[in-house]
Amino acid sequence: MNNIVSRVRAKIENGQRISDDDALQLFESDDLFGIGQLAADINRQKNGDKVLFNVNRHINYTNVCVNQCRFCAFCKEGIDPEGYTYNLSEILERAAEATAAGATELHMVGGLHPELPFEFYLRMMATIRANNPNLKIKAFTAVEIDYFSQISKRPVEEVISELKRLGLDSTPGGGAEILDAEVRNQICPEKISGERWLEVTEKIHDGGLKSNATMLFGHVEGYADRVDHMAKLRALQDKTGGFQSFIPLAFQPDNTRIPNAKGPGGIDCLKTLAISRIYLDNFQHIKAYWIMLGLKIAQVALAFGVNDLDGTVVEEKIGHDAGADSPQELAKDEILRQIRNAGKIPVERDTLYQQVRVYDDVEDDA
Ligand code: V47
Repeated sequence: MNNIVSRVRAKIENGQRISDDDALQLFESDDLFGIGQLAADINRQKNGDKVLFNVNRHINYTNVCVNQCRFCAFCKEGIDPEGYTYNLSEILERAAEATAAGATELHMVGGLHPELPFEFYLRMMATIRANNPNLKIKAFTAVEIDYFSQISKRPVEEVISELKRLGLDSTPGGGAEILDAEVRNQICPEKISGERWLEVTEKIHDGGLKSNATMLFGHVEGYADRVDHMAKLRALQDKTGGFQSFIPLAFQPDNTRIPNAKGPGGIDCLKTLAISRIYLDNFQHIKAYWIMLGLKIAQVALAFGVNDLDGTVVEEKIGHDAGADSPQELAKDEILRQIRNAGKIPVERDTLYQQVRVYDDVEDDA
């Protein structure tokens, strides 16, 4: 049994966890279909034929950021004329639109603004919650939570409990990038370390909130860095069980400051999604974020171990400022069509992965 896919399959069928070296060999293998089939089999055992999505709206409340990560085309310095910050009524207007459109989730992240006080975010949370009691709020990456702790001079635990008390339901998985220090030094030297990202995320989980985990891939990192990244996430998940989904983010190179990086090709995207399904045995959900992957690869990913297509999104700036050629918004009907055409059953979920509605019948779409 020389083929790495057969060896990994045998391990998994024997109830063994695959090693970092196994994962590295999968990355180095050209057997895309073998890897994809194994990932699809594992996913079918875990999640059947159901593919999840949600009706959500992104709000990127500011692009002004004290960190100037080199992979990021969204961030602007305070003096830049392209810098913007939504005021509270602009944020509430978007939240009201989301509620009116039947969204169940707001996804809110932004830059680390040099002047906004922590109280701004507390007020934002409280007023969104008061005006949209049925909307779940997924907001603030571990990087932002750490920053709020710095600017408020309050411990991270207190920042989390205050935000939670006022309405925060979960946190998104951004800011993880690649956790390795050398890679971080090249792509985001000002950002908190990978260790700190893991530490803050552990506190988020300990504080009673679920989060996601992302991995930005296809820039300067090697396969070993991706495996190391996933190994750290798998270890933390063993400890806390607080991650809901893993989201590999395909790097978009336009307007960034990573010389010669072109972003991953379609094969690399599919392989990475599939290997994450195989390696991350303690993650229930692997998400194909169609904004970064493009809709066609995201749909094909449903045959490569993925069980979550993210949401309707509506307004997206981080990927599109960096050249993403996906649409900004997908109507719910279009998401249903994509999932059905992949031979799967669409299931609308909420932020906490509670089932909202199963679309197991075409007649049922009204
Ligand atoms: O942390 C920034 C990434 C992330 C680029 O948790 C880029 O449900 C590609 O985390 N090319 C923010 N990616 C987005 C994010 C996210 C998205 C969807 C769902 C969830 C979730 C989380 O976007 C950043 C960074 O890793 N990013 N610049 C770029 N040029």
